[in-house]
Amino acid sequence: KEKQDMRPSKQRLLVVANRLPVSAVRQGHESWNLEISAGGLVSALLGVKEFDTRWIGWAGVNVPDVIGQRTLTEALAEKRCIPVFLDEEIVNQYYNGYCNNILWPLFHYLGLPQEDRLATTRSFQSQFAAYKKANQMFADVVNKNYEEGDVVWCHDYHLMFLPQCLKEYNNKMKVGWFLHTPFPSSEIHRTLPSRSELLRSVLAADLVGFHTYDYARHFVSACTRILGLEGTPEGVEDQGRLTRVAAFPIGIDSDRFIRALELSQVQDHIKEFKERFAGRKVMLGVDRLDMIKGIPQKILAFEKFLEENPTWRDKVVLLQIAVPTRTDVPEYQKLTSQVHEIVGRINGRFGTLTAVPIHHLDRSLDFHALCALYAITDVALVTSLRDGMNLVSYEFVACQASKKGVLILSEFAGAAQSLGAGAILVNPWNITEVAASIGYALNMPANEREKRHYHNFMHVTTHTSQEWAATFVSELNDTIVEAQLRTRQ
Ligand code: ADQ
Repeated sequence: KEKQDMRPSKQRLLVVANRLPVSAVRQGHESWNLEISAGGLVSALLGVKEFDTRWIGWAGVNVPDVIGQRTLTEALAEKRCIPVFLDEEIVNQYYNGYCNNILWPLFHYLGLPQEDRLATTRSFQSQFAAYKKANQMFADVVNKNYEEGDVVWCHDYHLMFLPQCLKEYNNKMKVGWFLHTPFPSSEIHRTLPSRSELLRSVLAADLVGFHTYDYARHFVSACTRILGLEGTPEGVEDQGRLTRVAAFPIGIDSDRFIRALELSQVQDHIKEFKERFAGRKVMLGVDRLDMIKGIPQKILAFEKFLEENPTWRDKVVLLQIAVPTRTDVPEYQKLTSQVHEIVGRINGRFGTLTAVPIHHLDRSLDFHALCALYAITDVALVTSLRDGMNLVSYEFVACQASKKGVLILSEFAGAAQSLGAGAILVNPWNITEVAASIGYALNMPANEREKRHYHNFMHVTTHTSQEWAATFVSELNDTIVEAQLRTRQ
């Protein structure tokens, strides 16, 4: 018994991400309810039981600091969340500006903004200054809450400057950084005016992780070509200090989806959707309405398929569920109108008085309806032009145990490297190829569908989000032990 009492308590894990995993939902005039929003990162880390996890991030909501009788900070503390408060100007320059207008498109091979080069350069400088300032504000909060022995895990392109700020505070802090987007070819990264500063800061981390081996390789080449450092099989070396760089492909909490299919609410939706689309094969797209998701390309490929296969016109329907994001950005508004225009044209061209070939929804679906849609789908279409991983493809596979539908997957999504043997891989820019793949998928014999599904299902149910998080954190602990051994030698 004595021995048990002396066991060390769980190691603390500080997860730092731009947004906290809770949203404030208004209740009445004065009170707010904080709800955990179940994104990929949240469910990944909820499953990691061996750590005492706390979240640090921007509260992201325009609420007064008082929620009923309590302050927002107190209310968040109950959810193990610690807020970083950013003012409107910083959010505008750091988040809307540098993160979403510069890094996001660049990392997805869409280049830097070019409308007016001089204006871009001027605003670029102020946005980068705000980015550094915001990262420093995150670092201040981490530093204030840090206790010796904690592991600090920084997430995504919003916080590339954070590892350096943290190490400047305390060189002994265990710091990991993980990128959820692709890391582009070094030739693309080279165009970024702040290319070296960002690389150097990320290198201050002890472990740097990416979804795929290719992204890790691109990062190492950027460090060797731009900074002149040495790349090794373990990572990047700078004056005897090694930053470990490796691939940690994310997964989903597959059990959550599999279990959901048994729920009566999901079964009711399944029944309703089956009746609604009886006699037609269902094709499905679920994306945030973002340029990287290749939604216009997907719809144009579907149009080409209908054009070339008149007998399918009243036998197939495409359901495209697109959650609007970044709706105040002009490019995203343009994308929305473009998609609406294409859908309208195709429905006008191939629709009848009683049915249309495309149902396009500009909204998010609740979890139960989403699972039911995944379950009744015959062919899922993921046509991202670039995508770090793409969890929708994993979620679809997890819900297909009985139907064994086909996944058409862009070769430019990280998921192509894990689900490639089971999916039909396509180049989304090649509309003719995608249209042909739609025909192939719709006509695929049952035994081939089963074989392909089995491969993907095994992958999705074994490489889960929990495994991803646990592997990253344990590797981070090991990396530090190895570094200590090296310095002692
Ligand atoms: P995202 O670009 O958001 O994530 P993705 O990985 O597909 O892309 O995750 C989207 C999540 O939102 C999924 O869980 C999905 O169910 C949900 N979702 C999307 N559209 C929805 C809709 N209309 N209704 C309801 N839910 C919807 C970023 C990177 C990805 C990387 C993840 C995780 O861009 O490449 O896979 O982070 O690292």
